[in-house]
Amino acid sequence: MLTITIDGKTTSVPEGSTILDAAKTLDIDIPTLCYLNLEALSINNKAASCRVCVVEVEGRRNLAPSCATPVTDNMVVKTNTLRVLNARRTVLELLLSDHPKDCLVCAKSGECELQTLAERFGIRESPYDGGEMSHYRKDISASIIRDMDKCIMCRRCETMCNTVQTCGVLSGVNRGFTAVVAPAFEMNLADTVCTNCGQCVAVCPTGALVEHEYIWEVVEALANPDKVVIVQTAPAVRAALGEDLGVAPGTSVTGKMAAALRRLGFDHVFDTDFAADLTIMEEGSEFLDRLGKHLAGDTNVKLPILTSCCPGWVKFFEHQFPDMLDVPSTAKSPQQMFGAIAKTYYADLLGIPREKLVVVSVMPCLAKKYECARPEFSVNGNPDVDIVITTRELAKLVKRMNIDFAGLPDEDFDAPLGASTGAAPIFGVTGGVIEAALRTAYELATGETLKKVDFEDVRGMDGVKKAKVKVGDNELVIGVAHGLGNARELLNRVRAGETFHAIEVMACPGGCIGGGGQPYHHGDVELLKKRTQVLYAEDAGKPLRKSHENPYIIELYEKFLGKPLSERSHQLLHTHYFK
Ligand code: HC0
Ligand code: SF4
Repeated sequence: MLTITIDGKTTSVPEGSTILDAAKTLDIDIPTLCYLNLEALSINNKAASCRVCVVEVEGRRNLAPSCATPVTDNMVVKTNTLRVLNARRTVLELLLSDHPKDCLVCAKSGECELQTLAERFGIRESPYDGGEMSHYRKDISASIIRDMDKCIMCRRCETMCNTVQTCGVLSGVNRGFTAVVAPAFEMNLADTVCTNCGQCVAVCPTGALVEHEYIWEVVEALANPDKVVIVQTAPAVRAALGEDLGVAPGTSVTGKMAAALRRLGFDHVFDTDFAADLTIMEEGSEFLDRLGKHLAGDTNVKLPILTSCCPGWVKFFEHQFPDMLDVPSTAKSPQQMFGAIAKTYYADLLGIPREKLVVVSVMPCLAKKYECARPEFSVNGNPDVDIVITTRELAKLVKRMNIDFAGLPDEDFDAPLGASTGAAPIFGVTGGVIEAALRTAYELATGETLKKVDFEDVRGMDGVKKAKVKVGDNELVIGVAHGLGNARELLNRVRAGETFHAIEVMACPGGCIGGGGQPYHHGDVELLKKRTQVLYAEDAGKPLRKSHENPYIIELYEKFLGKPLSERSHQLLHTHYFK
C-alpha cells in the first residue's frame, strides 16, 4: 500500500492507483471531463486529453493530470491552489474558444458536462474567441444526431465504440483545429456498420452525439382527433424514468409512469412486458423445437439458438457474423411483436383500420428507433410501430406538459396488452431474457412445475456468463453476454466449436437498464445496480412469474394466433435477417 496526502487528508491506496482514485477514497471531488471509468463493466477511458483534472504535486514542476498519474509513496497533492484553478480555467476557455455558444438551443443543455464545468469555474467570457472554428455538416441517422462542431476530442465515444462494443465505427481523424472523431471517409453513420446501440451517445459529455428526438411527433399525434394513439413501455424504462423526474434512483415508477402516460392523453396505456411474455412463448417454443430435432440427430438444425430481441445486437451479427444468420431465433423483438399484434388483433378489436392507429414506444434504447423503421416491419408503408421515444424524451415530455410526476398516484396498465408476468420485467437486465425463457421452456418440456423460478447463475454483471441448467434428462449449456465486445467473444467461442444450447445477448453494458436512451448515468455503476434491483423486485412481487401463465397471452393464442409457431404466428411474430 502507498500513503498519499491530498488537501491535508491522508490515506493508503494499493499500488497502481492514480491520484484521482486516491482522491475518490477521500471524497475529494476532482473535476474530470474526458475521464470515464466503469470498472465493473470494463469501460475505461483514460485519454488524459482534456487536462481539466490537473493537480499540484509537491516536488514536481509541472501540474499533473490526476486521472493518469500513479500515486507514489508519501506523495503530497493539492487540488485547489490558485495555480490549479487558473490552469483549469484556461483549459476550459480554450475548449470553449472552438465550441459553439448555442447552449440555449442545444439538446444537451442542462446535461452537458462542459457547460457544468464552465459554470463551476465561473467562466463568464471567452477570451480566446475570434480564432479558427471548425464546421462540420450534421449527420442524422434514425437514432443518432452527430454535431461534430461540439466535439471536444475526449475520445469517450471512441472507447465505447471500438474497445467496449468492438464496432470500430468512430475514430479520431485530422489534426489541429480540424481534428474530430468520425466514421471512416466521413461517411454517414447510417451507411456504416453502426449498430445504433447509442453507447457513444450515453458517454458523450457534450451535445456532439445526441439521440434523434421524436417528442414533437408524439405531441402532434396526441393532438390529432382522427387518430387512436396507444403507447407501450419497455421493461427498463420504469427502473430509471424517475431519475429525471425528481424520484430517488432505485425507485420503481411503473404505476406513476402509467398514470403520466394517461395524463398525456394516450388513448390506451399498454406495456412491452406483455409482448415480452409473448416473445418467450415463440422463442421458447422455437428453442424446444430446435433442441428436440438436434437431440434426434437432425444435422440441419443449428444450435445454439441466439436471442434476437435487441436490435443493436441484430445489426451487429448481420454485419459481423454474416455466415451465421441461420443461428439466431427468428422471433421478432417484443417491441415489434407488440406493434404487429396492435395493428392486427387490437385494431380489429377496436374496429378501426391499422392506418388510424398510432403505436408509440417508450424505450431505453436508441436502436429501437432504427428497428421500427426497418422496412420488413411495415405493411404497405404503414409501420407496426410508428414512433419511438427514449426514457429521457418521455421525461422531457412529462415536464413540458406540466405533469407533477412525483405526486401522481400509481395506476395500472390497460387490458389486454398491458398484462404481464414476472418473467417480463427482467428482460431489461442482462441474463433476464434467458431466465424468463428457461422458466417456460422447463415447464413446457417436462410438464412439471418449476420449484425455484430464480436462475441465479445467469444473473450478475460478468461480461460473459456460462451456466449449466438441468431440464428433464438434458443438461443445457447457457451463455449470456452484455456489451457487443463480450458478444463477439462468445460468438467466436461458438465458431471455435464450444458447445452452447442457448445464448442471450444484449448490446448495452448491463442490458437495457444501461441503454443509450436512459437518463445519463455519468459513470455511476451503483446507479445501474439500483436499476437492476428495481426489475428483480418487480419480478419477485408479481403473482405470476412465468410467461405461459399470462391469462391475456393464453387468450391471444385462443382467439387469434392458434398456438406458438402457428402459420399466423410466423407471419406476424417472426422475421429474417440480412447480410
Ligand atoms: Fe429492452 Fe426488449 S428488454 S430490448 O432491453 O427483448 O430497449 O427494457 O424493450 O423489444 O421487452 C430495450 C428494455 C425492450 C424489446 C423487451 C427485449
Ligand atoms: Fe458505435 Fe454504437 Fe455509437 Fe454506432 S451507436 S457509433 S456502434 S457506439
